[in-house]
This record gives sequence, structure tokens and C-alpha cells, in this order.
Amino acid sequence: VTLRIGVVGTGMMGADHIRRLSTIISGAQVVAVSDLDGEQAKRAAETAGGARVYSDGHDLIRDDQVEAVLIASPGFTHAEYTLTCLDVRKPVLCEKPLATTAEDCLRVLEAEQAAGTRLIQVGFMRRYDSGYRDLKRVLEAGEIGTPVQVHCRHRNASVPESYTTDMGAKDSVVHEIDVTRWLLGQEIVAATILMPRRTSYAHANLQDPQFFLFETDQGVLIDVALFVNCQYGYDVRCEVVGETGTADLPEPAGVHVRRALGHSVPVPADWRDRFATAYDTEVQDWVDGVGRGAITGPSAWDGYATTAVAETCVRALDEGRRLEVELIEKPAFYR
Ligand code: ISE
Repeated sequence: VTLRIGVVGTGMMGADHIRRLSTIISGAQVVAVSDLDGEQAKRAAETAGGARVYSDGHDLIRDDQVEAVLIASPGFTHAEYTLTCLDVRKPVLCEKPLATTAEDCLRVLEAEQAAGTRLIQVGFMRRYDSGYRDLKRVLEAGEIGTPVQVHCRHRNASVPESYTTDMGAKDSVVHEIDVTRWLLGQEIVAATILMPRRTSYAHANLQDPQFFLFETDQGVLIDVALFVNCQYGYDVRCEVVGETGTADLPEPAGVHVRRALGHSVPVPADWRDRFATAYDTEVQDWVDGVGRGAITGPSAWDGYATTAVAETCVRALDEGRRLEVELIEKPAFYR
């Protein structure tokens, strides 16, 4: 059986997912795409071998031919599209964020609970990366004892003019927020943000780098050094310090070249490259889960908790102080 999928948004991530669904994923077919940019949508439909083209994502979601929806439009549109999916009870893989405010996430949580069954998976692909999975296995096997600290680095070669200071938390560090919650099985309860010396390579509206300090409900300290104009490539690192040892996220595989008294390894260009296999595994897992009627990936609760932390970061940045994260009690539905 083939799952008929509609893809909302044909920009960078949408186009990448359409390519993936059409060439790598088994048991899926892209039957419809939508985008405000009609020309771009048409090109995307061609790469999918001739899908229907919509200008309005809500119309695509309501199309009877569409059985499941992948949302890859800009973040501020996610909540409304997800709510429409819930309205017509279609399973959805929503790229992060689930919504840009915690309040909107809560509307989605309520609608999903009212639907009575899990229909939403949020696109936190790092949970599908083999390196993060190995790291989680090491922690769960107790190999380094109880974790006490996590040190993360998140670096992008550069970002466009449209990337503003608040996106550091909302667009980039959300990945560390989600993946450390998942690695530790703990919620983040407080955030402090520091603004170190600004790089001369950042555009005028952007504070870069930024330094995040998180505290979990069990007192683990997580630091994330974000630097989105590092110039040299896409670099994500994570070290967990336990009571009896440490564990590092493995570096991506690549050919080590030693020549002319030097030694080099390639650095990925961006996240599509670094996490390509993770995205493939994520989307296949979602397609298989929908087929079985059991979605098991990152839930709407994870979408809510990460957005709530990211939102707290933005306020902590504005107010220049440590702030606690206010989370609702986790509904039984998500336990
Ligand atoms: C981007 O939006 C992503 O989702 C990437 O995974 C992240 O690493 C990057 O920093 C973000 O800008």
C-alpha cells in the first residue's frame, strides 16, 4: 500500500522532503503540493512526477486524495495547518516548530486530545541520527553514571539577513532543547542567555554568537554555544558528562586525508547534508507509523515543551536575567 501525501510548502525543506519522498522513502507518494509561490510549487510538483498544485495549504489538506500531510511552510503558519489536519483527522508530520508560541502549541495539544488519537509528529530529526541514538544508548546503559552536565555546540557557516536574534533560540537551539530533553528524559525548567562579543561577520540585526544555559528538572546543567556565522561549515557537537565518565556525539563520517604535512576531514555544508540520513529515517518512520496507525516519533507535547523553552529564552534575552519555564502539567494522553 502507498500512502498518498500532500506537502505544504515547497521551499528549502519542502523541496528536500519531496525529493526524499519521491526517491528514497518506500510506501509513499506525493500527490499534492502547495505554496504561495505558484512557480516554485509547479517545479516541486514536477519533481514528484506530477502532483496536484495548490496555492492554499488548507485546500490541499482537505483534498480527499491526500491521506497524510507533511508541513514544511514557514514556522508561523504551522499551527493553523496542523489544526486543519486535526479537523479532518489526517496524520501530519510538522517540521519544527509545532507553533511559534506556547499558547498556539496548547491549542494544538487540546485539538489532538479532542481527536482522541495521536495524529501529530514534530520534525525533530536529530532523534533519528545514528550518533545521537548511540549516545542515548550509552547513557541508558549507565556507562558514564548519572549525567550532571551537557555541553553542546551548534554552528552554521552563515545565515541570511532574515535570520534575527530571537531565531537563535526559536530556529536553531530548539534542536538542542529537544534532543537534550530526549537524551536525558528530563524537562528544561530554567534558561539564562549570555551575549558574548559579537562577530564582525554577523549582519546588523543579529547578535551572534549567543550562549544558552539551561537547567533541567533534575538539576542537570546544559550549555549551548550557538554561532551561526562561524564561516567554516555546519558543526554540531554534544558531550554528556556523567558521574563516572563522559560521552561524545560521534563526528560525522568522512574520509580523513593526510597530505603535505596536514590532516583534514570534510565538514558538512548545512543541516540537510549533516542530517540527511536522519531525515530519511525520520520520514520513513512516520510513513510506517501512519501505515500501522501508530505514530511514535516526537509528539505535540515535545513541540510544546521546546517552544515554551525557546520562548522563555527570548524573554530571558530581553530581560537580561535567568527565567523559569512555565509548563502545564503533562496530560495523561502524552505520558
Ligand atoms: C535551521 O532552521 C534548522 O532547523 C537546522 O537544523 C539548524 O541547525 C539551523 O541552525 C536552523 O537555522
